[in-house]
Amino acid sequence: MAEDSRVDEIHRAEHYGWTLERFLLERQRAFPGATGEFTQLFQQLALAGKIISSRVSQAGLAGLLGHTGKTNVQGETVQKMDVFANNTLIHCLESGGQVCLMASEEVDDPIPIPTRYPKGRYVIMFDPLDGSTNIDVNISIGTIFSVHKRLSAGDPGISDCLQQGSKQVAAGYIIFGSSCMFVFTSGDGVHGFTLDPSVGEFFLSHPDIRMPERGKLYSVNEGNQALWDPSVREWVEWLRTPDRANGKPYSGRYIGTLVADFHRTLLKGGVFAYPADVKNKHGKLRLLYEASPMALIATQAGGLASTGDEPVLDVIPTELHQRVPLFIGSKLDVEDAVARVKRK
Ligand code: AFP
Repeated sequence: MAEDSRVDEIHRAEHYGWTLERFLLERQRAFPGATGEFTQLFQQLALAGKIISSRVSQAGLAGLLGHTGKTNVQGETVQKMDVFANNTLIHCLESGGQVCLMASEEVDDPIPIPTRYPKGRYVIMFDPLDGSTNIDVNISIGTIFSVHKRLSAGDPGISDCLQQGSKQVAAGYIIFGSSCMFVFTSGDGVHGFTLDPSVGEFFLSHPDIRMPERGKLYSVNEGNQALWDPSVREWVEWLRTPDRANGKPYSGRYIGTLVADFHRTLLKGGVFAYPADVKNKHGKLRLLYEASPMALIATQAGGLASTGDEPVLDVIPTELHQRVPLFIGSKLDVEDAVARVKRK
């Protein structure tokens, strides 16, 4: 047996039957002072993920395809599934007592915890259903979340949300793809759990994910080419130009759901980019609940995430729904991008 597959097998056997809950409880035991609040928060997130997954898989039958006729704070069309996912997350998280404030892509202002529930020490921000435009065509979509510790001693407010990505205590996503996976980091590596729908549990399937140092894939919306800075065009052209020494040309892959494009990049390596352009002067992706959580996951897996000017995790947020340009993926591929794309 090849050494690699033997190691894989040992890994699998060692973690056989590890549910997300067991994994979190084992970690909790390693911190004698832990209150269990963090574990409970994740249990609520996992519950929301299972509910959304079940609805996503039946969306066409449950009358949940299509849009609501409304637009959100970003000026984007709100799909029925966006609303369902947003409400599910809010209902699962608001009553648990672990969270003091929430923020969502779908809601203009921070979402307070109703006074009838206790407030906890965490702030959570999420994109309830990333990739809305792919919902109706049965392409992978996902939920992204970012967790910070509460800063304020009194009533929590916007300043609790506007924290640098490097201060996140956890980040993750739930991808609703050919299988449903819960992928997260709490600062100790990146771990992936696959939902077994017949049991209703997430089982550890991808312990300690490492991103290849260099990949062979690039992922960018080339429809925006005419709007890019010439340095971005030249970088993409460079990726496409054959050069054996650099493993080029790279192959193109673009789904249009950040969760799905990032998940592939995490497992296979390469680079995903949503650069700034003439139309989207600050990029398109949202810092607090898209770029930052993915940046924490990427760096924990050995990759990198940059705005082109600075590490995403260093950006000091000024607005809840702030956008940033994003170059994320394998370390060497992101370094190439940053070296080639013109700084502001
Ligand atoms: P929605 O969640 O509003 O569909 O946005 C998806 C997204 O923010 C992100 O998931 C994609 O990477 C990106 O937009 C795709 O944008 P383009 O359609 O402009 O390529």
